[in-house]
Order: sequence, then C-alpha cells, then structure tokens
Amino acid sequence: MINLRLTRRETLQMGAVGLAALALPFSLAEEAQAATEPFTLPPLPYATDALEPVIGSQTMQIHHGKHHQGYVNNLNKALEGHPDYASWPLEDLLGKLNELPESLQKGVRNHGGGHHNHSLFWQSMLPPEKAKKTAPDKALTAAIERDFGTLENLQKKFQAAGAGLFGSGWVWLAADPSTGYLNIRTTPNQDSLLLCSHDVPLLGNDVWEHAYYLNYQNRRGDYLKAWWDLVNWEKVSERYS
Ligand code: MN3
Repeated sequence: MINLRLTRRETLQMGAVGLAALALPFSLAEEAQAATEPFTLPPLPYATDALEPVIGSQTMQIHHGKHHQGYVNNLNKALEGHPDYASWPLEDLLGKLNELPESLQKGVRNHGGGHHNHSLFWQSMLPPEKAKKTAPDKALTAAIERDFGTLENLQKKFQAAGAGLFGSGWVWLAADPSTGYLNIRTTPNQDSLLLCSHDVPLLGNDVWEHAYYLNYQNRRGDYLKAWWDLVNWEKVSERYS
C-alpha cells in the first residue's frame, strides 16, 4: 500500500521542485531575450564595498545595479522600434546622434549617454590603496604641465567646474585628439562628451546626487575632493595615449 500522505518537509521539497520546473522556461526566455538585446550592463571591476570609505557600498549597489541598469534597459527599449540601429556601437549612436531618426534621439541621448558615461566611470576608479599607486604617465604628465601647470591645479579646476555645475551632470578631463590639448568640460544630465564635441573623455566624475548623497548629502565639494583617492591614473594615461 502506498502512503499518499506526505510530510510537511516532503511537501516543501516538492513545492521547490515544482517552482524550479516552473521557473526554468522563464529563465531560459530571459536569457534568450538578454542575448538579443543590443546592450548589457558591464559588471563592476571590483566589489561594491571596494571604494570605501570614499564611496559606500550601498551607493555603489544602487548606482550600478539600479541607475546604470536602468540606462541600459531604457536604451534597449528605445532601440526596440529601430532594428536598423541596434547593431551600431554606442560611440557611433552618440557621435552621430543627428543622423538618427528623431524618435530615437532622445533615448540615445539620455540612456545611451548614461550607459557610456557610467561605463567609463567604473573603469576610471580603483580601491584607494590601489589607486594611490597609480600616476599619470610621462606623456600625460607633460600635457598636464603644459595645459594646467600642475596636477594640483588641474584637480582644483576640475573640482570647481564640478561644484559649479547647476543641477545634475558630469565634469570631465578631456583631450582634443588632433592636438592633444587637455580641457576641463562639463555636460548636463547624461549628455556624453561625444555628442557635443570631438573631445575625447579621459576622466569623468558623476555629480548627480545619486552618486554621493548617502555619504556626503549636499556636500558635493567634499565628494569631488575625496574622489581623487579613487582615480586610476594608469587608465587615464592609457586613454590619453
Ligand atoms: Mn550616475
């Protein structure tokens, strides 16, 4: 005689198997969808708590996992109705914004810009103990001395530009690729430097409140000053060359 009465534990186990079986087609569907989506969120190159104490773990989790993921999702959504442009590299979408259908431009400007800016941002930083071992290489040092006098002066100008930017946006160290001259620039919202100039972004800091509010509240200036402890000058030098 078969005992059809199941213990509570067995019921739970069956429930778990049943749920797993149910979940499988959905996760496969999600994977298939992700594979066909033009853009995906790049993983952080370090743990979310690696940039402490300058940027806290909770800020990193929300900033990368929610904000940046949101730009990626919305960029993909904007491209859904424009399959001809879904295979374009992000730099081309941003750099040739005026050539895109008008109905696509806003999505690329805001969310494509957000995706590009944040991707550069994560790569520009290192945990403090690693960042302090990096320095501008010979070519970048020469350019900094020519265009700003000293690195300290560059940092002061960068901080002042970031602090003076009204509302949300980005502050940049940029290079003119034809002359090698360095510039401090700002862009509003999620505008990419690639939209408005031929300057190449070497280093950008995010001055949206979501980037610093949990640690610094309204003290944007303090955030801008502390942030240098995270800058990966090796990466910046590589971009310059
Ligand atoms: Mn941000």
